[in-house]
Parts: sequence; structure tokens; C-alpha cells
Amino acid sequence: MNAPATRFFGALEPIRFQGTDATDPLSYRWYDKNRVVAGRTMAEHLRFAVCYWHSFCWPGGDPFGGETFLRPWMHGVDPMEMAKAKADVAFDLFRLLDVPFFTFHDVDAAPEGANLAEQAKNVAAICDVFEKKIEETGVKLLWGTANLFSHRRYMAGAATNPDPEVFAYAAGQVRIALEATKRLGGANYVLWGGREGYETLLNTDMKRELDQFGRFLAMVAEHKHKIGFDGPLLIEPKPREPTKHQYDFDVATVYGFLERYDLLADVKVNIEQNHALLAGHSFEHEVMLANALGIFGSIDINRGDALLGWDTDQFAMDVGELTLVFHEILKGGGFTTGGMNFDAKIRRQSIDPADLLHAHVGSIDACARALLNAAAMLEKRTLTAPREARYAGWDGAEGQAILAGKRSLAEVADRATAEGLDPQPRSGRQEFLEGEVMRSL
Ligand code: XUL
Ligand code: CO
Repeated sequence: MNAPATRFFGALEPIRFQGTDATDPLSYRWYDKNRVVAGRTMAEHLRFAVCYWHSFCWPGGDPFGGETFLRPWMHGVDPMEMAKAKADVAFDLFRLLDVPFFTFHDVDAAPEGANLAEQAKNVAAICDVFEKKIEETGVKLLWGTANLFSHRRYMAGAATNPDPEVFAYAAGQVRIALEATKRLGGANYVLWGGREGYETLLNTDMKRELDQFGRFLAMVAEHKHKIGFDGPLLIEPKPREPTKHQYDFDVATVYGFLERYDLLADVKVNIEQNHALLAGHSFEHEVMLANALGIFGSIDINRGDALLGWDTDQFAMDVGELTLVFHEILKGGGFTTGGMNFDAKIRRQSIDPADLLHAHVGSIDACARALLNAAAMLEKRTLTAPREARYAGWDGAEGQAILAGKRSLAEVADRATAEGLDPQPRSGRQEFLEGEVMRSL
């Protein structure tokens, strides 16, 4: 089990950029980490992270059948030795992919403690291992998080649980994970409220649960300042699954929640493609809205399946969709502390070690192509010029006066009446714009 990690993937050299003519499937054809695009290198723009949970903790099960992957580090007798063997394989994958970041939940990386004291001990032991590996490899932590949804104590929620002792346990777990994230130099801390919602309103007091959730986040924000953790907290919206309804439904709902509980100074969002679809939105909708509201933080990159109504977490390969997403990310100024976390899992039949490599390589190249397309579109002003032209009237003196609050309803109405306004509709030019996007891919 503690065999050198390279044996799992074979003795491979790190995957390198070889250009679009390359024939080796384990090469980057578009992702050239040092290539400068729109003023930054590709690596700086994309800030890729490999996630621990799907790539190293998921055994390949589904509701109808168990493990298919038979990973050696999941079969052993000493949980801490297994966690260390897993870390060896994980850092070997980061090295092979040449990605700059990783992400993890407390219980992905360390054996889950039977109580909080044991949890703290186990996380600290894995932090010792991670600290060395970070030092040796230069791979950094994009974000850490606590799993407040798998253990049965959390079946009725963590912060929103009807039992304050579950809230207290969750507080203990988040403190450990947040402090570990700070210790490892993490750039952000994520909170996904997987069970912060309800199964049935018949047993639910929504007002209480929202107040508990608001207070919990405020306590996390207070603690972040107390320990001097500089990164933002990121809420990850999702409308449902595992619960019937989750309070962090989508970007718009999260914004309202943050405003109500006065958390906007400390919290942004981590947007995931498949969660956006489940909420009935497109991925680019959620990114555009988060930018408009000033709460864009980071991305969990993956894709759903249009024919399935659940969170399939497939590797993102749709260059067309990603181009529109990158268009909005770049237009908003790009990532600061955030990045692109591969919250994606290979399919249950993808049982070869190489499948993990192909999944990441394909998706990294899809993102690189999308970045190049989006940068070219912004340069040519493919969408920005028509958008600006569409709203140009608002840049005039009268439009600006209205927006600045210098006109009352009656004043606007009086002028419209006096001037006999008869505004004429204009084309939205949707098909022209769709063609322009298609020609940019
Ligand atoms: C679940 C999901 C999580 C979060 C982290 O749908 O996306 O993996 O990203 O807890
Ligand atoms: Co996610």
C-alpha cells in the first residue's frame, strides 16, 4: 500500500504542452501554461485545482452497485497509513498534470475522528504530510472545506439542525478545517451547505433555520478575522441534492442571504456548472450575476448531463459553453483568490489509472481553448460592442440623470408626455450574435 505513488500511474513524466499537432493523448495541445493571453499567463488566468474527493476518495459506486475502482489506498487496516498513501498518489497526480492547486474536505484527506479532539489530531497529522508535500512540489491549496453532510449526525443539517449540539459539532469541525486551511496557506475557504435545507416543510421552521445559518456564517467570519486568515469565505450555491431544497439555492438567493445577515464583506460565491443547471440557470448566468453583484469568487468546473436531472459532475469538455463562461470571467477582471477546481468525477466504468489523467487533460485543454476564444472575443468586442450599443441611450444625459436619482416618476412621465415620445422597438439580434459566437469557437 505504501508503494511509491508513481507505480499507480506508471513511471510517467509530467504532461507538457506539445501544440495542436501533437498526437500523444497525454499532452496539452492548447494549455500552454506560460503563454500570455490578455496580459496574464494561462496558468495565472486558469488557476486549476484538482479535487481530493472525486479523484481519490470516490470508489466508483452508484445507488445500484458498489466499488468499481479498487484503489489500493482504500484497502488497508491503518486509516492514517491509508491517508498517507492517498496523499502520495494525489500529489503524484498534481505533479503529472502540472497543476498549481488542490482542494480537499477535512474527511477526504484525514481519517474522520470519533470526536472533535480526535478529528483535530487527525487533521493536524495530515497537515504535517501536506506541509512537506507543498514545500517539495510547490503545489498550493486553492481552498479547504469541512464535510458537514456525510456523517449521520448531519442528516437534518449542520448549522440549520434543530439540535444546537449538532450546530456546536459543526462549529468544531469548521474551526479545525479553517485553521488547517490557514496553516497550509489556502487561498479561500469554502462552505457548501449540502444538508442546510429541508426534506419536508411539515417538520421545518424555516425562519429559525435561516437565523441559525446566518449566525453560523457570522461566527465563521469572526473566527477567520480572529486567526488572521486573509482569503474570502466562499458559499457554494446548489438548489437541491442531497436535500429536497437547499437554502443556498443559487447566486441570487445567496446574495439576498448575505445581505440580510450582513455578510457581504466576508463572503463570495464558488459557482459550479452542474449546480447552476439544477437551479434552472446556465453556468454563464450565474457568473454574470455574481460579477454584477460583486460576489464572484471561484468556480467548480464540471458539467451535468442534459438528459439527467441530477448532479453528474462530469468533466467539462464543452468548449462552446466554457467560452461564454470565460467571456464573463475575463470581462469581470478574472480570478483574484479563486480558480478552477475540477469538482468532477470520472465515470464508474473508467477504472484505469490513465482515465484520471485523460479526464483532467481533456478538461484542461477545453478550458484553455475557451480562454483563448473568450480573450479573442473580448479583443474584437464581439459581444461587448453590441451590448454597449444596445444600452447606449442610458449613457446619455437623461439616462444618467434618471439612474442618479435626479428625476422623479412624475418628471420622467411629464417629459415623455410633453415630447410626445414614441420609442420604436429594435431587434435583439439574437441569431446574429449566436452566429458571431459560433464563428469565434
Ligand atoms: C457537491 C459539491 C461539493 C462541494 C464541496 O455537489 O459540489 O463537492 O464542492 O463541499
Ligand atoms: Co462543488
